[in-house]
Amino acid sequence: MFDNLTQRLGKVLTNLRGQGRLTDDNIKETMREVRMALLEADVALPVVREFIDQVKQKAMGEEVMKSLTPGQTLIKIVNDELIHVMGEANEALDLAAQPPAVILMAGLQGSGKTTSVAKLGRWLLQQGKKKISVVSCDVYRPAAIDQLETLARDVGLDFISSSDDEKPLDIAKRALKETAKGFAEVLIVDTAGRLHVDEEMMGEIKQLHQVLDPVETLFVVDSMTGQDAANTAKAFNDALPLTGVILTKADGDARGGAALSIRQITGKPIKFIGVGEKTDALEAFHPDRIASRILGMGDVLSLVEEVGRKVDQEKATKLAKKLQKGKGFDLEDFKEQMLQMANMGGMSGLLDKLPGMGEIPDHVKNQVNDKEVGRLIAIINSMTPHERAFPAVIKGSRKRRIAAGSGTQVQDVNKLLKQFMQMQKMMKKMKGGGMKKMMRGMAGRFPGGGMPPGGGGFPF
Ligand SMILES: Nc1nc2c(ncn2[C@@H]2O[C@H](COP(=O)(O)OP(=O)(O)OP(=O)(O)O)[C@@H](O)[C@H]2O)c(=O)[nH]1
Ligand SMILES: [Mg+2]
Repeated sequence: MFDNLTQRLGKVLTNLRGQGRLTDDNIKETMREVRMALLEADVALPVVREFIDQVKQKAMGEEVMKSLTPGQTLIKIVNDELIHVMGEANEALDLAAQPPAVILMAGLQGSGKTTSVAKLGRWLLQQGKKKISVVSCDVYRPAAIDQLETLARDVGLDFISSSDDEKPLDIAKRALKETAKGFAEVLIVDTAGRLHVDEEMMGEIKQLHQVLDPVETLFVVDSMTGQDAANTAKAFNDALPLTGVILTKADGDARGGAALSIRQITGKPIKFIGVGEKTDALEAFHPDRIASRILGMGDVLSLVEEVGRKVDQEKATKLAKKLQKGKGFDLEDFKEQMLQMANMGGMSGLLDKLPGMGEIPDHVKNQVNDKEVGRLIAIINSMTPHERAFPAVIKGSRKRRIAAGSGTQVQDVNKLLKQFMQMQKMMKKMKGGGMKKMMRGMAGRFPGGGMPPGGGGFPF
C-alpha cells in the first residue's frame, strides 16, 4: 500500500535523520523533494501547497532549530502534517438512530460499492451488531442483485430480495418496512454505479436519500483514481450530503494521492479503507497509522511498547552509568545485550517490526538469526571472566580452547570478536549507551535507512 510514496519520502527523509543541524537551505531543499513526492503520488495541488506551507512554517520556526535532533523533529512535523491532512483521528460510523439505522452507499461504476456493503455488514457483526439487513437498488446492471445476495449469505447478513422490474424507490420503501417489522438494527442499501454528471441518475439517488433518511451516506471510491477520487467525492457531495468515504482498493494503490486529498478537498472523513477483495479486507481508517505506514515507520508503536515492557531497565541503566563513567563495554555487557534481545522475542521478531525491513534482502536478515545469538552466548560462556573483561588477551591457543568449549570453530570465535569490536565502537560513539540507542544505531546501518525514531523522545 502506498509503496511508491513511502519509498520517495523515505529517501528524502533518511538524508535528514543523521543531521546534527538543519539550515534554511536544506529545509528548503527537503521541502522541494517532499513536494515532488506528493505530486508524484497524485495528491491534489492545493493540498500539496498547504502541506508544504505548514511544514515549512513549523520547520523554520524554533521548534526544529532548538531541537537536539533536528532531522527527527522535521520528520515528526511531516508526520503530524500527514495526520492532519487525513483528518487527525478516525471518525467512526454514527449509527445512533431509531432502528434500523440506514447506511446508503453511492459511487461510480465498479468503485466497490457492493463488495463494501458486505464488508461493512461483516465488520458491524464483528462489532457486536446482531441483525443487519442489506438490499440492492441496482436494477440496471445484470446480476447486480445476485452478486449482493451471494455476498450477504456468505457473511451472514439478512438479504432483502429485489428485482429488476421494480423501481429503486419502491425497493427502498419496501426494505424500510420489512426491516422495521423484522427488527433489523442496521439496513445497508446498495445502489447502482453512476456518474455525477448524469442528472437523471443523480436525481434518483437524491430521492433515495430522501426516502431512506440515512444516518450515514457513504461515498465509495477507488483509491487508484488518485486525486480524481477527491474531485468526484466533492461533486457527489454537492448533490448528496455525504457523511463519509470508503476508500477501496488501497491494497493495489502504490501512490496514495486519494487518501491524502479527500479530506482536504471535500471536508469529509475517510471512515474505512478496503484492502482486498475478500469480505474481511476492510479497516477503519486511522490517519496516524496510515501516516506511519507512509513514512515507512513500520509497526514502531508496538515495537516501542514492546521494548519498554521487556528491556530490563535496571540493567540498561547500569550499563549506561558504567559507560558514562568511562569504563569500557566488555564481552559480559555484550552477552547481556544479546540476552535482552533474545528476551524480546529474538532477533527475527524484532527485525520484523523494524521499519524499512521490507527492503532488506533475506540473506542479510538471516545473518542475524536467533541460532546465531545462541551461539554467540555459548562462546562467551566458554571464556574466563578475565577474558570477558579484557578481550584483547584472546589469542591463538585461547581461541582454540574457547571454540572447543563451546562446540564451535575458531572462525566463529573470530567472528564474535569482530562483532564485539564493532559494537564496542558504536557504544563509544554513543557514550550514553542503552538499548534504544543501540537499536537506533543498528537500524541506521541497514540499507534503506528506515529506523524507529529513537532516543530520548520516543516515539519521536
Ligand atoms: N483489491 C481490491 N479489490 C476490490 C476492493 N473492493 C472491491 N474490489 C473489487 O472491485 C471490483 C468491483 O467491485 P464491486 O463491489 O462489484 O463494485 P461496485 O461499485 O458495486 O460496481 P457496480 O455495481 O458495477 O457499480 C470487484 O472485482 C471487487 O472484487 C478492494 O478493497 N481491494
Ligand atoms: Mg455493485
